Amino acid sequence: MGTFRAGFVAIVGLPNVGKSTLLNLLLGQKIAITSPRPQTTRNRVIGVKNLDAGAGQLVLVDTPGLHRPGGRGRTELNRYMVDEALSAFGEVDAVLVVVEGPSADIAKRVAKEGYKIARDHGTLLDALKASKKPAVLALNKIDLLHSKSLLLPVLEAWSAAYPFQALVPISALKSTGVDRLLTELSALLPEGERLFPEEMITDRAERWLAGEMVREQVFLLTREEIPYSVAVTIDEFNERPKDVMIQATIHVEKEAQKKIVVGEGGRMIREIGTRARNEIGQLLDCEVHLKLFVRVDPGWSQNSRGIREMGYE
Ligand SMILES: Nc1nc2c(ncn2[C@@H]2O[C@H](COP(=O)(O)OP(=O)(O)OP(=O)(O)O)[C@@H](O)[C@H]2O)c(=O)[nH]1
Ligand SMILES: [Mg+2]
Repeated sequence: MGTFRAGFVAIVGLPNVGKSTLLNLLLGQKIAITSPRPQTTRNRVIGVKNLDAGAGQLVLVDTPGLHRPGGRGRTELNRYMVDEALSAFGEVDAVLVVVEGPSADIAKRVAKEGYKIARDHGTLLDALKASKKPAVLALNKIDLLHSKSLLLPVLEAWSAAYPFQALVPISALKSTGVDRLLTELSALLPEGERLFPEEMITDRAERWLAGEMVREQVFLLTREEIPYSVAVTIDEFNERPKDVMIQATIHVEKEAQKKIVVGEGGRMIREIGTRARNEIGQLLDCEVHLKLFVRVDPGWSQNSRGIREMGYE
């Protein structure tokens, strides 16, 4: 038998780079919600990955995307999210930094002038350097990369920025590069026993995951500021022998937002409910009854009492 390694790995990066998509892919099960909008993830979420052939256990910690919490229009919720991500650095054995390649519109310029790491990464790099943790870089979304010749300048820039143990091009969407990523990450973990039971997949209760599935549909189906003004609380989660009965409240900040979330003749809220019910059904593998309410809680995201009431503490 080889060495058994086990430890915590924080998945960090800017918003929308694909951290939660990658977590779900590595686990082979969806526990973290994802969307094309930045700032989808708000809390840390643990996913337990048991390696094949009993080689080890990776406890992956998904985190909110690192953004400047002090920017225009930023709220107490933004501060909470960034704190949640930054505090993960201190609590793990290794860090997985997820970044994206240059977008198509600047690819030509990069090919000519070389690649510079965007300034938005300042907070991330500062936290990483301060942590001194062993780290692996995943260059995600290579399926979108304009040209293979861009890989080298991007990887070179990142290896100059931090002594990464490995830099791995991946696609979390197309499932490329992930085996190597797991090998590189597990090499950074200490020898030791399993940290969580083998059958455990996440630290989050089904009740919480159900609320996230509702929030995900709001992120996917509504626009502009609405996703950022929404929180979901679970009022009732009743597991019965053959099904589960869930009652949830979607909190918004303004009357006008409530109108949109409910939709004409209740069309939007029904759509959110149908889709979320399917997702929760897959997760719990049973029949789900889901009842949704929409409530206005003016400015809940702006103050610490408001966010605490929505479960962000
Ligand atoms: N083309 C492509 N899209 C991807 C890939 N990985 C993730 N995405 C998409 O990128 C978007 C953001 O993905 P998320 O997993 O929610 O990103 P995140 O880093 O968790 O975002 P935050 O939680 O907001 O910090 C979604 O639309 C994903 O489908 C990839 O490898 N290729
Ligand atoms: Mg996420």
